[in-house]
Amino acid sequence: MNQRPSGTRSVALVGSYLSGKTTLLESLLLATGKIARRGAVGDGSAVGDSSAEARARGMSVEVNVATTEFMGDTFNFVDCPGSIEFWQDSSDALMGVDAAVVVCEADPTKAAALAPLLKRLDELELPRILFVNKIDRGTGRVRDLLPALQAVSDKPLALRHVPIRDGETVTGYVDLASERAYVYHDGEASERIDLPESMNDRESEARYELLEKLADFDDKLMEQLLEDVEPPNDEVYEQLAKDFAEGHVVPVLLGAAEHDAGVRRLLKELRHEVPTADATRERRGIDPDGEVLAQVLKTYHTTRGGKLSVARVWRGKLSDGMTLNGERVSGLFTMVGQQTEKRRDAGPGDIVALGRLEHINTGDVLEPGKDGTAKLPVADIDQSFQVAPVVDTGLGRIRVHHWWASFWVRVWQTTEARIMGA
Ligand SMILES: Nc1nc2c(ncn2[C@@H]2O[C@H](COP(=O)(O)OP(=O)(O)OP(=O)(O)O)[C@@H](O)[C@H]2O)c(=O)[nH]1
Ligand SMILES: [Mg+2]
Repeated sequence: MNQRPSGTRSVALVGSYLSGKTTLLESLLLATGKIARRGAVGDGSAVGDSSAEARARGMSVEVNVATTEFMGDTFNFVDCPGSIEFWQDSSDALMGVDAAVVVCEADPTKAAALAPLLKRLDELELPRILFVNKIDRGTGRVRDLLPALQAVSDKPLALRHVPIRDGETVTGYVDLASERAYVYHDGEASERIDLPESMNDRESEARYELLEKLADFDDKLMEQLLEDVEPPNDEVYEQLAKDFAEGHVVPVLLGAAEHDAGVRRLLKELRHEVPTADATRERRGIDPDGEVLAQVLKTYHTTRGGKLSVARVWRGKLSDGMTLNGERVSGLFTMVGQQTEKRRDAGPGDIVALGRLEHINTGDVLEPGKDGTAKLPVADIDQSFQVAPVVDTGLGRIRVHHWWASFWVRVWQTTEARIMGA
């Protein structure tokens, strides 16, 4: 059996507006012991939405990074805002992660809105998991959601869980790889139960569909299916991990971030399946040998700490006090939302904040003895999504943002009103 990937991994939380990404981050930090109590997005006490502007607007307004540990591995979670105005911020940050969790709701009518995001993940060749959140609401059926999501995903979706319902309430799930059933417990780990008899048919049907998807990428599994041989569970796990890491399939998991339901399962999945920092570096075509190399994913201007450049280290050891692109790093930090924890150095795969690099911008590649003009061999930000020059229409001054030519947002300069169209 292949060894599971290990070491520091970075995962973006992306998805539609208000689908629950920041709530999921909070739950991930609670489950990994980084925070002792859960904050709420509603009152601005969540790690991801603690800036004054996010509190005032009741939504995420920029990317936030939080680093935590889970079973010996470090995870950098990058919570991206869902609202279209902040797409550029999210798109910049996606350059520095190893995988993405796409958070959505069990509402087929909202699936189409994910199309541009999935396209961007394809461009960056980022493996992704779909996390169907708010399953506690019981509205919308996963069975109806999947075709709607598949219609906007070029990659096949592989349903990993089926919900267990009591009337309209989802009380737990069956994991189709292990064929184990679990019941959710609010704020705690799910408890394993016997597979309910009423679920037998649904489980067999959904498991077969999952195996069929995986068999498209594995001849041995295909033979087993054709000969009606039940593949051993560890082979199914191994194939799932391989297909995810290579970007062949998109696993679909269920949960309710607000109730910590399905969150530990998601963490385990990430620990076992997110490719290593070395694998991402190779995919980006970056030479593993050479001096330290980092890339700025996000820039903050803080009132207390001054300018902070959040960077992904691609190779080498980055230390506090080092000179990069002709500027001295004054302070090196791990981030937990707006909180910073001082550290001495950082290595490949780490996402850290660098203090007072006054002339460095988001996207810049950092190297010792360089002037900042180096470029990484990575996909460019889609140039069709940009802020166009301000246009005076005679009725007022407008800025036009294009979004893959299918959506636009106009921001009226005088009133800051926003209009969106397709
Ligand atoms: N019922 C239910 N509500 C949830 C769940 N997760 C999040 N919510 C609610 O959904 C709303 C949006 O949650 P956020 O975490 O701010 O969503 P978001 O995706 O970060 O939003 P943006 O970053 O602004 O796009 C809040 O009112 C949450 O309380 C869940 O599992 N169940
Ligand atoms: Mg958010």
